[in-house]
Amino acid sequence: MHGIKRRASSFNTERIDHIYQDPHDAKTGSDRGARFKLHYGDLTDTSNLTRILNEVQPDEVYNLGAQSHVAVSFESPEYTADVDGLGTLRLLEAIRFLGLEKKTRFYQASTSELFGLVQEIPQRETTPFYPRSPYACAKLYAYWITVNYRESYGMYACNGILFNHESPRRGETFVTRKITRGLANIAQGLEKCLFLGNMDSLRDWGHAKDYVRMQWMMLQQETAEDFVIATGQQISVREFVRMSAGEAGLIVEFSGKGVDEIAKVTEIVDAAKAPAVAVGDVIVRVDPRYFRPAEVETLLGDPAKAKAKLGWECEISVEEMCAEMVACDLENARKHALLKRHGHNVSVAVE
Ligand code: GDR
Repeated sequence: MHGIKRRASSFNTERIDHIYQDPHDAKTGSDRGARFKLHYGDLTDTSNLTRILNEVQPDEVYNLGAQSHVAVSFESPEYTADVDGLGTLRLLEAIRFLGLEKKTRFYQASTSELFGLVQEIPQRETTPFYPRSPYACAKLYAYWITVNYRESYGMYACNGILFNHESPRRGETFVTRKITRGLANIAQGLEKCLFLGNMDSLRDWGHAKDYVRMQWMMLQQETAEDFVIATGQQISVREFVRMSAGEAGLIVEFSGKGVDEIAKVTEIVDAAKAPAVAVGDVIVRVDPRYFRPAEVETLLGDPAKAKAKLGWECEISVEEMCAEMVACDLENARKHALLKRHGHNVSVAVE
């Protein structure tokens, strides 16, 4: 297995370190056939991608690389278009240029953000797209160029139109992780209040484990096709806050509207999980700086095609996923709180 990582002056492989094998390690290292290799690369660098693909001659390519934060895409639209849109073209073109189009199967990480201002509920493979951000516009190009290379050159290239998928490894600035981490930090006394944007937003949240299995399944078929991957259930950001607070031992009540909305603690169910919180504490507030210039208010996927054609079933519920995320973040918060109690300087990054 080969991966591509961007050069940064700090380590940036934390989320894959558990599968990385140190080539110096006598048991798993290169002499004993380490099976995972990382190459420096970048989706903006054509010659680099072409060289790596030529060296590796892959059977399968999963293009999961992107500037993937929707709100950030409004700040860096051109970079997002370059990486997410043209980056996909660069990979497809490198495969074709190297004459690998009959060997290398290509998976494109397409997204429910393509549906944007939804034209149909629930959204399926045939639902018209209506992107609502520079991110979604870039992904729209990537979707169609993948279809185009399939139709033009007979490549096995397909789009997984994935709805939001989460896990304890989710980046800290996406809303689910921001909530589970923020509430865990509050429970352990590392933060006082969590600031969020649009609490009414509805999403169809699934577990990344289920969705990654499906990505692999999509590349094992006779013919390449595009699939929607979703749970078929949606909840609001507010509901996810309530669920996460429950997992952190707290019952909260919401009041106020829009920018004045707050979540206040009305009961402590498990004081061991949340020793730093008192009844009456306001632990969530709205900060309009997290509102987006154009919002995707509601997303709900229909995974019927994936179920019928591939036998794919979503095995992990949003409740189970939330419980797992809060448990992990509580453990992290406990470690940080312990260090703090022993006089160490613990700073908790928030954005
Ligand atoms: P999304 O995920 O934009 O759906 O894209 P995100 O978690 O960022 O937002 C989900 C919804 O929550 C609302 N929201 C907030 N979002 C963030 N990030 N921070 C906040 O404080 C906040 N408050 C409310 C948002 O407005 C939005 O409606 C994710 C990304 O992983 C994409 O790359 C991927 O393509 C899609 O999921 C499927």
